[in-house]
Amino acid sequence: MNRRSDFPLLAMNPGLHYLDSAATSQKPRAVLDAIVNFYETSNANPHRGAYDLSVKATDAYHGARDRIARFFGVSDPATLIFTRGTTEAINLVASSWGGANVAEGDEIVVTGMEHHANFVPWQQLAIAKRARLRICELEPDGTVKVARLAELVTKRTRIIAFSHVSNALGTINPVREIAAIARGAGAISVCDGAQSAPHLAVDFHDLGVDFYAFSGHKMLGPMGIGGLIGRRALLEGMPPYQTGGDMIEFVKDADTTWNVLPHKFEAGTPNAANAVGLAAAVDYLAAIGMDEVRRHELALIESAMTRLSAIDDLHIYGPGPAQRSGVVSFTLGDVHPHDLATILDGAGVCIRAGHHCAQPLMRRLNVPATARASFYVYNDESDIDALVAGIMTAKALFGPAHV
Ligand code: C6P
Repeated sequence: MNRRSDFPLLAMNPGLHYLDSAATSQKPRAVLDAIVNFYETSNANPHRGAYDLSVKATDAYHGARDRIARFFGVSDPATLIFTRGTTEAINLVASSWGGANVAEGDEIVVTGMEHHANFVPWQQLAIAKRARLRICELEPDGTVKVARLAELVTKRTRIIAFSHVSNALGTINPVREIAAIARGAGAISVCDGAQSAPHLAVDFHDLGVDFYAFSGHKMLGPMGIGGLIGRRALLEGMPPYQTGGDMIEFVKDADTTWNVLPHKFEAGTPNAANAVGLAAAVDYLAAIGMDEVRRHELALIESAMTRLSAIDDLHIYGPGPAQRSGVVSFTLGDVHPHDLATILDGAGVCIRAGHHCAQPLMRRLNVPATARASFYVYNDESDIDALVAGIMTAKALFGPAHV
């Protein structure tokens, strides 16, 4: 089914082949309308006013939380904390839980495929606490072998942090098995869901992780809103991440007590309009059905991988389609991915080139950068046609010395 017409930017640019949804997705009309409608009908500062309009804004904000919680199978919406996105959600856990619970000599386990947002906060926590960061090396096909990860876990392990889906390889990780290893070791599991929330059916409780972080802008929602879902007992035991308005109970001259969840972790005026926009995005995805989203992307990824691997000197990184979400990372001979992306841009094809905020992974792949095409609900075979045609143009331009 062609959904392009639901997306104003794509509908207005018929020659545009947007293959960079892993960076940020396009937004359907329903999301844009929901944001405008909030500002036109309900705009006031939530939680602050006794007047009707503020109550309306408060209801819109919490109604959005309820809908997004339902999308992730979360039965207790107060355990979904709104953040600016995945980066802030992971920093919240590293700073709050990590600050209170990680001590000298403790260990934190991550994998070699992590985005900087799920690597640097743990690395810095380890440095600050004189703890040890242990990195699970990847298999040659860009997957995590659970047994190899388990070997890194000791009685000093406090945290296992890992992505559900790699942004640079597309690899889908065995979340439940990794969460079980963490549980068995008495460690917490932190799952970076930035690239799974948009593409796979996610049920927080079924995954079995302690924390799950996601970004709204990658799942058809607006920029600047995302969330952290956590287990209530853990969230209640954690100190606040930021302090200020709304997150307090009583402020005395000498000390302060904290508000209940989710407010304890939502200091300041909330991003209500974008929460409403994100709720419209999850409604849009739920109407398609996440199984259908996955089926659609799997068909595209199978086709893209078949067609790209038929091109001489083109090397694809990562596993086969069954273990991969809608991302294909590749290099073409010794053509720099930035040059390739520039040539593709000339043909209206948007891909990302670079280290994809995953420098530890690039070192492991032994490349400075890759080209990355990523797919979503509005893409179809014509986008792959344009990608392949653009790569053939680049091949002709750079000539046999390079490809
Ligand atoms: N990846 C990409 O092009 P924020 O910026 O907070 O919304 O998301 C950070 C983030 C965390 N984890 C993973 C796996 C991600 O893919 C991202 C964002 C984009 O791959 C921008 S670098």
